[in-house]
Amino acid sequence: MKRVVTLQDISCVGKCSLTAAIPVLSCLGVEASVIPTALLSTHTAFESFIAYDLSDKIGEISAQLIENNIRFDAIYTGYLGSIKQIEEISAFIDRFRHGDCLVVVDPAMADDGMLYSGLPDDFVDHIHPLISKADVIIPNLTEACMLLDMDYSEPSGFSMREISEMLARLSNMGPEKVVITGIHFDECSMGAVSYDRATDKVYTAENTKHNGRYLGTGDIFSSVVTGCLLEDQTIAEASKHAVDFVNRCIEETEKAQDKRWYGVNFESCLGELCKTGMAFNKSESEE
Ligand code: PXL
Repeated sequence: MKRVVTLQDISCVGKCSLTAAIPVLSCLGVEASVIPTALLSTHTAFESFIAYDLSDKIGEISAQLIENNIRFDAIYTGYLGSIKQIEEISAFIDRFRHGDCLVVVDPAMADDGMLYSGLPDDFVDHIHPLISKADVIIPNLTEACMLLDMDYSEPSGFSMREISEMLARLSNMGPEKVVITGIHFDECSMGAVSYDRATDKVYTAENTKHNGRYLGTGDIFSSVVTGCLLEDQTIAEASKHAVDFVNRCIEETEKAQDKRWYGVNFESCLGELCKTGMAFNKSESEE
């Protein structure tokens, strides 16, 4: 079984980052190890919250992991709450990366054209060195624009040609594979567009368009992509699984009587994800 270490925050209440990544990765048949980068009472979309930055613990924890000869098949980073955290995570990658280790960076810092609350305005400048270390990056459209220093208009404001150019430019920053999420294809369909430098091809993954903003879906998406890549899926296949799973989570959220504004009902869909994970393992054992 492959082992991934994911470096993200944990909220006591709030369905995002680690509380979403762990179940998703487990369902896909991947061992999920964690380095909690911050502890929050709730995620930052709640009216009030407290947050403890754990950046200064990452070095000490790493030393202990090395002492125990622990190796990872992948390092996957999510939402980052401070510039110090980016530096610590970069150092972690330098320490733990080896020939076969996949580095996945979700530069979770912004949405709807705006940086997440509490992040400094120059945050994007500091994230570039982390992007250049990644094999795979998974920005949403807002984050992709920020990384490329482009204006963000609206999700439907970009042609496929422009998106393809953006993917290639992001890949030129280092990552071999890039997925841009939150692309609106037409009135009824949305999803993600991915690029693989190895094939020099662009792939689209579409499903039903939902109106409204669903918190934590980016974290769920990146966790599905990471799990699928570790199960030897291509970036096109991984993105399609992620688009479909997020779509199912939103469908279940919309159906729910006790709809929770702060995250999607991914729990109702984990059974389906486990079936996807089991199918990967079945085809592996048949090989
Ligand atoms: O889903 C991204 C995310 C992760 N972690 C925390 C957040 C957010 C988005 O608001 O606040 C703490």
